[in-house]
Amino acid sequence: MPAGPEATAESLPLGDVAIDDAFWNRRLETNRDVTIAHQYDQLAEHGCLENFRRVADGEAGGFQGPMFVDSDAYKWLEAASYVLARSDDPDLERRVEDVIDLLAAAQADDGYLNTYFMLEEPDARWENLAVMHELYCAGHLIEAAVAHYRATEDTALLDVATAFADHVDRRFGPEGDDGVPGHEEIELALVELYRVTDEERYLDLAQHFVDVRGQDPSPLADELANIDDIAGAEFVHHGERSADVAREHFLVDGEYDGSYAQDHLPIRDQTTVEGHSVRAMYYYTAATSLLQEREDADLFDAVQRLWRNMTEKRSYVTGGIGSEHEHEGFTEDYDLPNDTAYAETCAAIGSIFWNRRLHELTGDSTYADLIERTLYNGFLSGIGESGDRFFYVNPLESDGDHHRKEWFYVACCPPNAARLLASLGRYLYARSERDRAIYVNQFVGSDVTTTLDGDDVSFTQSTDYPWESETAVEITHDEPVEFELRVRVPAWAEDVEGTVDGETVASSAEDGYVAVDREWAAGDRFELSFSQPVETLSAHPKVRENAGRVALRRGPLVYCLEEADHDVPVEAIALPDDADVTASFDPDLLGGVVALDAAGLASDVATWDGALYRPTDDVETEDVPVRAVPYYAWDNRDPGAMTVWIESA
Ligand code: FUB
Ligand code: ZN
Repeated sequence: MPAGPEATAESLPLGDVAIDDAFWNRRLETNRDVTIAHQYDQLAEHGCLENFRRVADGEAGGFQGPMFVDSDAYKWLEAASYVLARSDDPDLERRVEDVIDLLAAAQADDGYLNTYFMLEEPDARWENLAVMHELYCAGHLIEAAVAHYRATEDTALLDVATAFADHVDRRFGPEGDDGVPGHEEIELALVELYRVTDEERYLDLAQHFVDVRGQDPSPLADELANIDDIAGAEFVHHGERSADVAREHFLVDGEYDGSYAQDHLPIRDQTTVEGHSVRAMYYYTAATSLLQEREDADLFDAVQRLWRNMTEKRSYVTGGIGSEHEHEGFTEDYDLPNDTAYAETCAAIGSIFWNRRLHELTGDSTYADLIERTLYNGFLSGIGESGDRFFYVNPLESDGDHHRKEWFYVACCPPNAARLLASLGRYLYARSERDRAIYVNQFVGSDVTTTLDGDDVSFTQSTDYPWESETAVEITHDEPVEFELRVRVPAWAEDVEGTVDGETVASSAEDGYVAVDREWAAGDRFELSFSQPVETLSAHPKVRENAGRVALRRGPLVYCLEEADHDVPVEAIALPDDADVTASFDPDLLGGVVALDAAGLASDVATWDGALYRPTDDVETEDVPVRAVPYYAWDNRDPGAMTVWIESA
């Protein structure tokens, strides 16, 4: 079993990877120049920063936003820190430092920091872990601090975070109170904190929080039993008493049901992904991070079992997860409605977090495949082309009413998207000192300067992915170094060929990689090519909504039909089985995309003439041109209907 530190590959640090890529440059620049500035303005406008200022100035009351709004500032700090890790930006640096100073000034002497409680209920800390998100916010503070420390080596934010982590440890650690975070997040953050501080007790605390969930009786059940009388009960969240919101989420037929927060069973006994999907992803990310540090066969089996359930039965073709609005989460196997899909942007991000750890743990390309699918589809759809509009919910079908917004009352998704984009470099490569191997997991143009077991390794990856399906890795380090270069071949790729300096070295992938073990010297060039034909995909027959429908995919991209490209309603369009679908790059469309074109059929709506039902033989169709565009790019033109799954004729 590949668990434990010995077997772990590690993603290359952000500082080792300089992205320079035709597809991603514009997005990363927009994230840096527009999104991060826009989000700061939103934090200021919606009172998030004002909450910290009021606490720092010793004021009381006046808290603004949802109970976990502190986490928006922390995620923003994390995103900004990743930007600073890769570029000099004195203005951003100053702004980051000002926010850090504000947090430090707001922090209580005992390390506690949460603006809701400090302003509104100072004597009721830690009473309501189910709903009030104190540990969740602490986790985001810790993640931000780790990112800032790694980027700058400055300890100002890390000092705030460790003081809070120590406080949490005193309260909930081995000698402390029972307590289960209602929303996972602190677990994965504590593992990262352990990694930068080497303090084993942070890892122990992460382990504790992972293990304590799902016990019977659950401390969360106790809180729910007293939910009207404990902290936060009267707090109005989304226009409702938070105690009532809690009951809706955690109770089924009036009884506590832990599945909303993955508290229904100990993780090692869980077999299906349940409940709120962001919570689930952060939890499984933490469990997998723990496995990278400590061997645990039962936990390893559990995360693999849960991953299979998610990917084989509970995921959208876009990589999106969570099909239901009320609990923002998973429902049942094959329940994947398109128009009412939730597929929260944060859940896609959480899945990417989890899959990165799974890849690091196992070296298995399958996880990098899923990162790719989610990144280019269910995640990227969450951010508009302009960089200041965001989807929270990512449906696969819309009647034209679903649009990105500049901010949300619950604004978890925008800064989450910003931190993932700003740290994209972490998702491209990994190294395994045990195997003396470098993994190229994603095809993104970049200059890499790293080390492998003390040897300097550097190379440049060049590619026009996702539009073209070739990539080249050219070695640039001075001294020759022996290692195995493992370049991922996506599961859908055909006609694979790997060459070194023009000589074929592989014509298929083994275990998802073309691997070349040799001494690599400056100027050596590895090239990978494969074909990425347009494919029509069908869904499992149990996905009722997709019966008789197909989705179009080319390479990593899932496509959709948008009203903007059609004179007939997109839901009336059918694609013949033998349709000849052509792919061509259009530089003027949606910032430059490969569009798919085909001859299709459409039910002639005008001929229905007031009828609701008709004999099928009487239904008249017309020939129509069909154009599909990448799903990630939808809703960037005139508002209109959209569908991923197309009627098959
Ligand atoms: O509860 C904190 C965040 O708000 C969750 O992760 C999102 O799903 C949203 O509910
Ligand atoms: Zn979100």
